[in-house]
Amino acid sequence: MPKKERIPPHQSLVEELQVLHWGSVPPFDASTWDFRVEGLVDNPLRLSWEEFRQLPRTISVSDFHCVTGWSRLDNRWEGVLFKIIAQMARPQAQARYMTIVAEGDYTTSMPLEDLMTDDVNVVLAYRLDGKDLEPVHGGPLRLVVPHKYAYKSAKWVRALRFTQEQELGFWEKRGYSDSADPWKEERYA
Ligand SMILES: Nc1nc2c(c(=O)[nH]1)N[C@H]1C(S)=C(S)[C@@H](COP(=O)(O)O)O[C@H]1N2
Ligand SMILES: [Mo]
Repeated sequence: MPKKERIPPHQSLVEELQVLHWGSVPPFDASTWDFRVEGLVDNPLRLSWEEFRQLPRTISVSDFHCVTGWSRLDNRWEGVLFKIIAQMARPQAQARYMTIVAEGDYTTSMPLEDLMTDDVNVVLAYRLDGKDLEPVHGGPLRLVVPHKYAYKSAKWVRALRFTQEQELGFWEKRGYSDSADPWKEERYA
């Protein structure tokens, strides 16, 4: 697809990801860091950094759209497909939403269909463009949800929680759209 057609309405192209987040960049210690999957799952998980790095990895190239108006195309994310984590954790029948819990009380949430869709790859990424993900961009681990405004792509992810009812996220509680579709320009609630 030509580049122009890949830019959602009222977005401008940037060459590099802009650094944007609430709060400060959290410290990372590989010996104490863990990744948890909890809530409505048959097999709750707790993985160390070393264990996480042994999961099957994928490279997924996708575009990234911030609600403040910038987009960066062709980000080469490397990490673990969300679907693999879901297969391991085995969500229960009543699980319908997922809350992503990041360092420093940042959360976001989505219906599971948005994360399991075959149209895009939702990835838990630890590398970008051939390099380890920089701490300012969410290193060691961030979520990437290419078909939503970037506040759904939480940086510094530590846990995923499967729920029956949706737990509204940090920006979604503060007036930003929960559906957050950049092609429909769903910026505000
Ligand atoms: N933990 C956390 N993740 C976050 C945010 C945040 O404030 N905290 N901001 C989001 C927003 S609004 C954007 S645009 C992207 C920015 O990612 P970048 O700094 O890697 O470009 O991170 C998203 N993920
Ligand atoms: Mo953003």
